[in-house]
Amino acid sequence: MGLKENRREFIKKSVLATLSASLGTNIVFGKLIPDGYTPLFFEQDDFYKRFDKDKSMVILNDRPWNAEAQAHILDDKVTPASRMFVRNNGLIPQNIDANQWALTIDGESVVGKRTYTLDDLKKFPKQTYQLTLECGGNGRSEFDPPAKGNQWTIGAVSCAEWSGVRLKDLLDDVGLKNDAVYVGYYGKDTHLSGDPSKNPISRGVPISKAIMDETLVAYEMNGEAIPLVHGFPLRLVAGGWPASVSGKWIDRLSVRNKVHDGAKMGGSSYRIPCETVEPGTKVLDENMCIIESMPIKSVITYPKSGALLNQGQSLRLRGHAWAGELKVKDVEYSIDFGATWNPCILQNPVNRLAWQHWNAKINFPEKGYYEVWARATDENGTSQPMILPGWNPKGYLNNACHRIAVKVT
Ligand SMILES: Nc1nc2c(c(=O)[nH]1)N[C@H]1C(S)=C(S)[C@@H](COP(=O)(O)O)O[C@H]1N2
Ligand SMILES: [Mo]
Repeated sequence: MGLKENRREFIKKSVLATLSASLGTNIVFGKLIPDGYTPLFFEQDDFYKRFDKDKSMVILNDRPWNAEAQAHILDDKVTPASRMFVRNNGLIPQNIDANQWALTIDGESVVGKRTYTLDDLKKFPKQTYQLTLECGGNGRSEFDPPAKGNQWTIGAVSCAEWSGVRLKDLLDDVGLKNDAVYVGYYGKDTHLSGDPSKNPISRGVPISKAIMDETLVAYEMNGEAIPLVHGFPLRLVAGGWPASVSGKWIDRLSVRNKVHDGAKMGGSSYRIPCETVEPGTKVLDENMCIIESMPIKSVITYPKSGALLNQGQSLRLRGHAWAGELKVKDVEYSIDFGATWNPCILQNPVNRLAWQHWNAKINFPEKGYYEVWARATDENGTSQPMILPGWNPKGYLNNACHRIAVKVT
């Protein structure tokens, strides 16, 4: 055996030992596992067990972890952690000690920088809001020509209940100069390259959004400490905007005297052409604009697509609708591919920036295959497009009508 083979054997043995240790048992025939093959146990169970996720979550990427919900598992009014999509740009921070965690607020536009421990933050009034977080790239998979990036379908959206301190209260405590324009976040996740001087992502919001009542520096989600994968122990939460502005694992907020220039603020990241373009167009950076409030959208969460009904049986359709900073005014459904629309019953949001629940009772005229489409309209009268909205290079903001298949027999 040559030196190279020897070394490979050695590596394989130590990998096997590690695998067996985390399995808690010996891998019989482990020596025979082909090079580069991952035993099923690790492939299937790692994500779900490690992050306590529902088995119906769909993994899009494992380095970094990215996974989305399916429409029918978003049926809860408040999204449980197990059904919340995961969007990571880098690697999750390891060995977090919440007792040692500190948040520093600095930047050109603070009167003086200050650092807060979690206990310090918990002394400020505690606020709780349900906040809709949708990835800017949700729905990307439908664009043509296709856009690079995670091929999200409809499940990169959540509405959990977040608690923490108002960012505004912290900014008041720190004291801002008159030239403050933007608040940028820095998180403790690491860049995929491993380079500690690089941030995987460092975005933020303009001051006007930062000082809204609902913009939180959150330490709880659904009444518990924030799950690791969603930003433990501290997260910026700015509902209604692309979720990329809601920084996870934050240890620093920088109050800037210009638009924040952190990672993924420039180029085509979370930006769309300022004017609509033909599909496939190359757009210059200077003609790209930062995405702010997310567009009107809805999802059908019951029934699951493919539902079977008996003739004469009515269907109680339901779901959620949201419109970024705006309120949803109407939701309608169609069973004839959008030729005619009927109203749904729509509830008011629990608070601003929370998604709204809707339902409708549907009767089908005869046996056969149907599609049920839902379409929401915001308070300004803008409705979801039936098929696809305007193309953009990175495939953001697909707010097309969601639809499900129903068969009546
Ligand atoms: N530190 C940090 N914050 C982050 C990200 C990240 O990779 N690192 N991803 C952003 C993006 S693009 C989205 S869509 C949301 C996803 O939040 P979730 O994983 O809790 O659903 O977190 C945002 N905040
Ligand atoms: Mo995102």
